[in-house]
Amino acid sequence: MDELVLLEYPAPGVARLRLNRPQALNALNLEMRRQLARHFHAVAEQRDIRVVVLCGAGRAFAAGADLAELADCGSIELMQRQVHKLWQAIADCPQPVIAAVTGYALGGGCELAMHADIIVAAESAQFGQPEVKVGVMPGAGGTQRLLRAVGKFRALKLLLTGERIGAAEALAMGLVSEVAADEALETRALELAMQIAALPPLAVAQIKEVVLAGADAPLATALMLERKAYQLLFASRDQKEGMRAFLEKRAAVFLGE
Ligand code: CO8
Repeated sequence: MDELVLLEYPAPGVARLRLNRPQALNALNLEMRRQLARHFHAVAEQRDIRVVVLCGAGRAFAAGADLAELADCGSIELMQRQVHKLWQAIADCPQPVIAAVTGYALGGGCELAMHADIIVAAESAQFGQPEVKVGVMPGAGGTQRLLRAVGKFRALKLLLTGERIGAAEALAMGLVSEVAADEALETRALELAMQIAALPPLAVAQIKEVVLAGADAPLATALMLERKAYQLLFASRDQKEGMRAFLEKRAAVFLGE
């Protein structure tokens, strides 16, 4: 079977998952999503992996769901595929996920990028939710994650027109974290990954979990989640090491314990 998702280890503590169907602009077919989910499940179990970078190959991050596979699909078949479980594997990844987006991130491709925690876009990247143009709507979180990222009026403009936007506009509206020159994209994403991979992983994981869970909870509940996680981290060796190293004016050595 073709490897539609390649697993690479570009630096200590960093796993890179590369969508590998460039001839179809990395259109996400079912097998590709199964492979993605398998990789994310595996990575979640690996304590030595601290950060995941998700990137494309060729001239796209991903141009959406595979339309050839969907064109004749019926509702019941779609329901029985339970594809949401495959996406959930990505959403549940405890380690930070950095999407490095080059070229097209459209439809399911944009939704995939929005599963990440940080999005670095190449100057040439283009984002959009063009599902409406083919008679459907986003089905992998596009209506909800986009709304939460950029607000109602910008989300609905993108969703209702299906129009594409460039990296600068995506940055201005808060859909991406930063923009890098095309040729520097992967290096920059890796730099960020290495920076985070060197930090205490328990603190990193708690920050991710609390931000994501808290974003959809009432403020008082979210603040309580934050307080509990903050207090919990004082049980870690890395907290003792981090604070002592600061006071002793030396570099901390974090063990993830
Ligand atoms: N599905 C299948 N094949 C695709 C897709 C796609 N989404 N996008 C591109 N391809 C294929 C083309 O068919 C073509 O194949 P071939 O060479 O065999 O003809 C090859 O990739 C190159 O594409 P183009 O020749 O079209 O390249 P262009 O540079 O002319 O155009 C575009 C690039 C603008 C990206 C154009 O390909 C395009 O508009 N693609 C479709 C974009 C789209 O509508 N995406 C949304 C799909 S719907 C969706 O994502 C629903 C999500 C719901 C849940 C999520 C599930 C994953």
